[in-house]
Amino acid sequence: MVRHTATSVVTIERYIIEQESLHPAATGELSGILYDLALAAKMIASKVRQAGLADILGATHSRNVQGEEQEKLDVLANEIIVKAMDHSGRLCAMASEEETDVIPIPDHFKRGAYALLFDPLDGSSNIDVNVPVGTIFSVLRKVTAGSHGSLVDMLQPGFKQVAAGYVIYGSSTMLVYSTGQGAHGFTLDPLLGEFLLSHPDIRIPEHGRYLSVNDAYEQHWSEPVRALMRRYRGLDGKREAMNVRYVGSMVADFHRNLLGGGIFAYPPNTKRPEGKLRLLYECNPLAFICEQAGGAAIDGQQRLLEVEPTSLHQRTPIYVGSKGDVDIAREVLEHGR
Ligand code: AFP
Repeated sequence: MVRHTATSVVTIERYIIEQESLHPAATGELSGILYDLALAAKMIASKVRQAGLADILGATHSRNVQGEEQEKLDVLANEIIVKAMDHSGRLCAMASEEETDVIPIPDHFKRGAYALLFDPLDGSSNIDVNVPVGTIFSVLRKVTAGSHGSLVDMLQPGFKQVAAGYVIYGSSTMLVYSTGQGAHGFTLDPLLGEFLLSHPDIRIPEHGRYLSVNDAYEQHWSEPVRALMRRYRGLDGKREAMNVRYVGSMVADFHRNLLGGGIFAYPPNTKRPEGKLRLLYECNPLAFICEQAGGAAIDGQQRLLEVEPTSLHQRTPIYVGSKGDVDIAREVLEHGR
């Protein structure tokens, strides 16, 4: 925890500048992307906070009192991010959970050296019941020639991410990001309207207390996955039982485990052989943050950040969290015990 005094605080802007100054060759472009994302996060946070008040819930095609079409919050969050990022001259293209294809940067804006992938509002089915939701993002360096980005720029393995992060809209709004030098957390001060450094250099405990998995799928899991979950629950007598916590918002489950230790798992099941969660803009960013905090992430067979992506909205199984607990997953899934 960082203690701020009444006259001295560390804003996210100051922190990003300080981190950038550690790299003499840095152009400031990546820092600019992170500021713009922090602004988009504040705009989304304000909409999420009003969700119970404003009439913006429900179907995408519902109408407000002026008879104008209203948007669902995840569609709105998508638009907020696109519009906060498209004109900055720092991106070559974007991709979003909400959009089928790569989102080009309009011709009348300058283009830059990075590609941005994001899930604007993960866990959005939880909004109606006031459960935390999140935004997840991943930044990659452009690898193709020419100024316009393409699918090829998006289809890079997770270890190539130059920055990744998430925002959790919970009891407070927090932004956690990494540029490859540790994972750092900032809490939004609603009075100042600024993200303040609250969790520098987050370290996830080696073994955790919490198991986050939807065990309603147990009947559809393979035998090794069932054996793994029995291990985590202490049912095979080989370890102490973990506590189960499953919110159904990946960011919220991940965030709790990052701070308190534990593992989030979305294994494959017979109904979803590839799992449910998306590799490029959900799993890779969280895996990157987790590794930066001393944790680990696998897809069941290999390090998640080394999976070679083949399509934009590809799904993957995931086991992410405390290193010791992910090691158990690796072992039990490989040997079935
Ligand atoms: P929604 O965005 O449809 O609410 O899905 C949330 C999510 O992508 C992720 O945040 C959860 O961890 C996971 O799906 C929950 O899925 P199950 O309901 O299948 O457990």
